Amino acid sequence: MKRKPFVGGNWKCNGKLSGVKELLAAFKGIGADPKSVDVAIFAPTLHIPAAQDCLAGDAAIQLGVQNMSKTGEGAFTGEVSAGQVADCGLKYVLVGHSERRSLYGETDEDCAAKTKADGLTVVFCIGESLAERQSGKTTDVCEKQMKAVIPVISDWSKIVIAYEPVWAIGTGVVATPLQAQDTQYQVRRCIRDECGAEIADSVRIIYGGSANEKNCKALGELPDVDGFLVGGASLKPTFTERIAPIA
Ligand code: G2H
Repeated sequence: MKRKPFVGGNWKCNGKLSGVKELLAAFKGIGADPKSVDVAIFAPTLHIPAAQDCLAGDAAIQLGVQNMSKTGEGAFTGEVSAGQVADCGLKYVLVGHSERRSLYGETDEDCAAKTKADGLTVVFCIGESLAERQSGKTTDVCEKQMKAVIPVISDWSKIVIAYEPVWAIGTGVVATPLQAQDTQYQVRRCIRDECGAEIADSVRIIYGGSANEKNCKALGELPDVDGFLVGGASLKPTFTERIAPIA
């Protein structure tokens, strides 16, 4: 089944304001048709207003945040709620990225609370560590992470799953097409078992972890790879020149 591709650029905590403007000036006008591909940039939160200015009038690239609060509004110093993100005109949020899980202690329960995000599309990240892959636990780990959020998802059209093997993140070691396809097939099978064929066949499952302009073609052709979540390689003009058009 043909699903509309999704390509996200996760800028993480990189860059200064001047760099954001330069890069988005290069990205603007890529001419991607939002009817045939969704392209989103997850900029540092402080840079979002500048990014919105740069992209004004260009519907081809949407913006999202890399994290948000698991609570609503209130006395939560330093947090930003889903409602506030949506109110500022943003469409997307990343939830469950392995850097949030490993560096900031986010649990499956935290991820489930954030996945309830009203008014936003959640790009929900899962993936196994190297030790887990080497001991044959990849499918179990991904299933556990999926089953933690499945019960809170009420609108699957607002969910994108990003399979990001931890050992591939920022390492330059990309999953082989066989590893990506096998794992993403299993993730879709898990969704089919839990939620039925209609949801499983329509939800987008994208790949992340050292994806770049050189390896995205082979990965993008796989039946269960519906696009990419790109880190380092989204900080270069080749992101929109050679990665987004492939998906
Ligand atoms: C994985 C990915 C983007 P990179 O974190 O989410 O980063 O492409 O640099 O491995």
